[in-house]
Amino acid sequence: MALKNINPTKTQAWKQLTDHFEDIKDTHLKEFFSTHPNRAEDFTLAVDDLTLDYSKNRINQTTLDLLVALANESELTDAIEKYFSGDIINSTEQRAVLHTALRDASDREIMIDNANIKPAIKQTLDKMQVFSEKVISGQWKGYTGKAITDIVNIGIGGSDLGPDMVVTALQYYKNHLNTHFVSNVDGDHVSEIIKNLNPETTLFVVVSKTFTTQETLSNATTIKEWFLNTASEEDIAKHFVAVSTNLAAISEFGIDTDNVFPMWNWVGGRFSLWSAVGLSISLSVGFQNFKSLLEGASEMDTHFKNTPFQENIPVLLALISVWYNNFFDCETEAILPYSQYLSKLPSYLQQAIMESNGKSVDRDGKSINYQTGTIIWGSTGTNMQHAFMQLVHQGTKVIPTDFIGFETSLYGLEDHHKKLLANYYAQTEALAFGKTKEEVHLDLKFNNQTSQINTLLPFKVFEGNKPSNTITFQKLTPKSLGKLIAMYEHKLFVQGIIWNVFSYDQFGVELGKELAHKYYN
Ligand code: G6Q
Repeated sequence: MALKNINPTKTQAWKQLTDHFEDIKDTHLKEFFSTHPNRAEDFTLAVDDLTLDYSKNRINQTTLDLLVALANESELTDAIEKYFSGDIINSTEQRAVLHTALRDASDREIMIDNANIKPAIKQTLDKMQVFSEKVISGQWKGYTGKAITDIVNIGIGGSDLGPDMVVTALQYYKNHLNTHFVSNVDGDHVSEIIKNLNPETTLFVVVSKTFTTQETLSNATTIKEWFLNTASEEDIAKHFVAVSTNLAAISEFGIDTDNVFPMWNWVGGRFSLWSAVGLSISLSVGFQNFKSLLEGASEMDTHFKNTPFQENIPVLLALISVWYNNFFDCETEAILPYSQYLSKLPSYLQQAIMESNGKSVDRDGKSINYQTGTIIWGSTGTNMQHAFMQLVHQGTKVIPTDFIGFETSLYGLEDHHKKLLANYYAQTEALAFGKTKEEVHLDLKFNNQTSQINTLLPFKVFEGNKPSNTITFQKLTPKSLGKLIAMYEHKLFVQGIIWNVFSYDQFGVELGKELAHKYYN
């Protein structure tokens, strides 16, 4: 069954939120805290190794109640049910959206076209395991009998960003294989990658759901030609594998059909890292770590499916984001991980969120007259504190932020980690509470700058009242990473439901492609 068509602005809750916004739009976070003594505790959720502190948001209990009412009027429960059970919720492409099935290790059957899809998922995972273990152990040999040393993932968009982000994030868990990613049709990208590679010891993973993508096919063809400078056609089977739904095109390209890992139409590209698209992850960190990644995501799925909205982490994050987007008119959100390992998370989430909810037509095909998808950007702390955070602290815009951190470091450099976390918490406090004129005055006086008080004071004041979520995991592991990614997948799902858009198509990327073909020919 398709998703319902409910205009959020016509709901009772939306009208109440509009009135409520007028009541609290100028309330400072300081006041929210002073009038609600247990606020930090009341507005913190802990689920296993994950804690979400959402107390530094410009909301009170009434806001939350009304936002939950909005979710109810948008029939979110019904939508979640349809999402997990394989209903055709990607209506414009007539597809189910079942990336959650890829990490569901239970015996629950999930039916597509009257067939249970779980056995095919299991079979593919088994194939990934066997293959990864052969390559990692050196049992899989290249055409001159040498073990593989380098993996090159050739793909773009959803067939690149997820694996690249995860391999970077899990670098600590990485084995001896060097992993590279080629995506851009810019020939300098592929040239830079191949210049240091040895064809005898390199394995190429061509990832393309459709196997028609210009960038991927161009890069794969260039690489194949480079490979054939030293090797012969029959050696391709030892060095090229593919992840795709398009068997015919793979054969035509010359890849052995035994070397094909299947994908399915019910997995969207930007949600596909859990499928065989994650093969480079499994090769880089081993299949057991890949499995832990899936387990983490599955735990988040269970939490999301079964938890009342008031205590449901992805639901709360989505609702708070709707509050800023549609009532405060905030246009952007910053993702700020305090872990260098997560340096690629902001660009990964840019695709997931902006490609999904950057829509201006509702589920009835009508133009929308309210704001939808948020603009996502960000970078890692503490680096960004020395860069763009000036604007977030003292600029004219309100930019909701997600701070993501880990209680423990991986290598155990205690002092570094203490400093990292000190900065992590300090930023959220500075954003929320700022620094008053009186405080600046005192500061300048203590620092013997009394003569400069009049000239410097206004520039040193921080108004505060800048919202943030603090999302803290115990440790960066494959499992916690899986949870984190799934948390954002569900957040964007909830937002799509509320905004009444179809989150799982991406027609907006087509026109540019068509015109590029015209220019190329
Ligand atoms: C993601 C998009 C898009 C897609 C790429 C690559 O949701 O659909 O980013 O992943 O265009 O497509 P192929 O995997 O088909 O090459």
